[in-house]
Amino acid sequence: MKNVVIIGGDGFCGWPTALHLSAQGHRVAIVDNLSRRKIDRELGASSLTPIAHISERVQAWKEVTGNRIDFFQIDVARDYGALEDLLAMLKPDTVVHFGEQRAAPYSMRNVSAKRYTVDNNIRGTHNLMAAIAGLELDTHVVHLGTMGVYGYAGEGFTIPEGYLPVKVANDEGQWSEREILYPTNPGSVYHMTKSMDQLLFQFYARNDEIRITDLHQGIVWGTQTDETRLHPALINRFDYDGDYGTVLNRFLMQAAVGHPLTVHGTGGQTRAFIHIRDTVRCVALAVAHPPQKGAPVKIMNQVTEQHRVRDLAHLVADLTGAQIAMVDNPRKEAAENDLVVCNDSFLKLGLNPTTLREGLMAETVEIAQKYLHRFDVDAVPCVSTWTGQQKAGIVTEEALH
Ligand code: NAD
Ligand code: USQ
Repeated sequence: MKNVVIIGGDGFCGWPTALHLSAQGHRVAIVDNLSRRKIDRELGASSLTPIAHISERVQAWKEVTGNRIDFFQIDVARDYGALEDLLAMLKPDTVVHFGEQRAAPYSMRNVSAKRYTVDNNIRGTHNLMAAIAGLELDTHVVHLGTMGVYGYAGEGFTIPEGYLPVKVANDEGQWSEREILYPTNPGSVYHMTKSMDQLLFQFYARNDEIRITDLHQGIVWGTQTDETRLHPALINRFDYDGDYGTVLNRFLMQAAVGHPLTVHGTGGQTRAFIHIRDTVRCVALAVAHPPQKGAPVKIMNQVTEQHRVRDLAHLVADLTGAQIAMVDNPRKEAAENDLVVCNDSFLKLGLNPTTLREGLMAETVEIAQKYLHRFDVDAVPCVSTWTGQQKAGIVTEEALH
């Protein structure tokens, strides 16, 4: 049993992970500033599923399982003192760090959103590193990174797990081998912050011997896990709006309401995917297998399969009879790319991947249908663009605090 702090534990990935780790017998505390709920209000777009207040969520978990989850409302980017005090008090074995602004379109929305994303994500990660180092804690940090740090240039080879072996010649022409961080090629301000996080981790792992695992996760789909199903107040988020909705969940939602599936451009973008059930299992495996003290950052690719966007649209259309609409791509990204990703580390740790199955897609469509009355068609269009005229003044850092 470990003492685990989950930063961002009120979010889409963090909440089901908190429940899963608690169900496994770990002592879990959630730290969250509830900014994601505030962004919902700013955007006028909310989760399709009704999300209970965080105090109702933890109360329901106590009622159903008898397990206690503590909640601390702390902004890890802006309230360093509260973060440091909490870590000093709890001395956690593990901190799982989900607490960042995670939508690429939102991060490209306007200047204010770009600045907020960088300030929030980089400060938060660095505050966590500095606090653990300053308090001299032997805490293992498990961070949720992203496949997007590698970029999607379609190199035609398997993307390794974080590091690239290179040969370098010295001035005398003698060659030696070393491993470098895979050169990053982020496609949005959000993805750029994840690339910058990697350098913070590399430094603190070497300088302060902090044990760090960085999980380069693919696009998460689905909504429910074994634990979130146990009580209506435990239900997980389901984002379908143009900023926060991820592509497969958007397609499944669109199919449920009879909206055409919005394929960007040719739909030739190939991406890595993982079901939310496997997200929680992977994080549990990472928590159970910390790297040695003094070891380099352990980087694992948290993905189970790769798909091309238009193939996903056809799969969903075949399953549901939905129409497909090819729309102008609001993003600046390669129109077509190939992607093959190594995920050996999790397979070796015993992950049995949940792959895209009709049953699981149908389950997500069913949930979408159940909450149809909460659907807002105005939330569907992707209005955040990578270049050109940007959405004015919706988001300000001040508005979020
Ligand atoms: P989310 O927005 O639903 O959850 C993030 C949570 O962190 C929210 O509850 C938010 O309130 C909190 N938070 C943000 N900034 C904070 C701060 N400064 N202090 C305290 N709490 C803060 O996002 P998610 O989908 O659960 O993603 C979690 C993590 O996983 C992110 O770091 C994201 O980059 C990564 N990830 C997500 C996906 C995906 O498809 N959802 C894929 C790959 C990686
Ligand atoms: N897309 C469509 N139609 C849509 C929405 C998206 O064709 O209606 C396309 C996008 O143009 C893009 C692809 O689908 O090519 C994926 O978009 P997405 O919104 O599902 O995923 P992305 O923006 O990359 O971000 C999500 C999460 C982010 C995480 C990332 C993992 O929001 O937190 O880091 O997935 S990864 O993509 O592997 O980097």
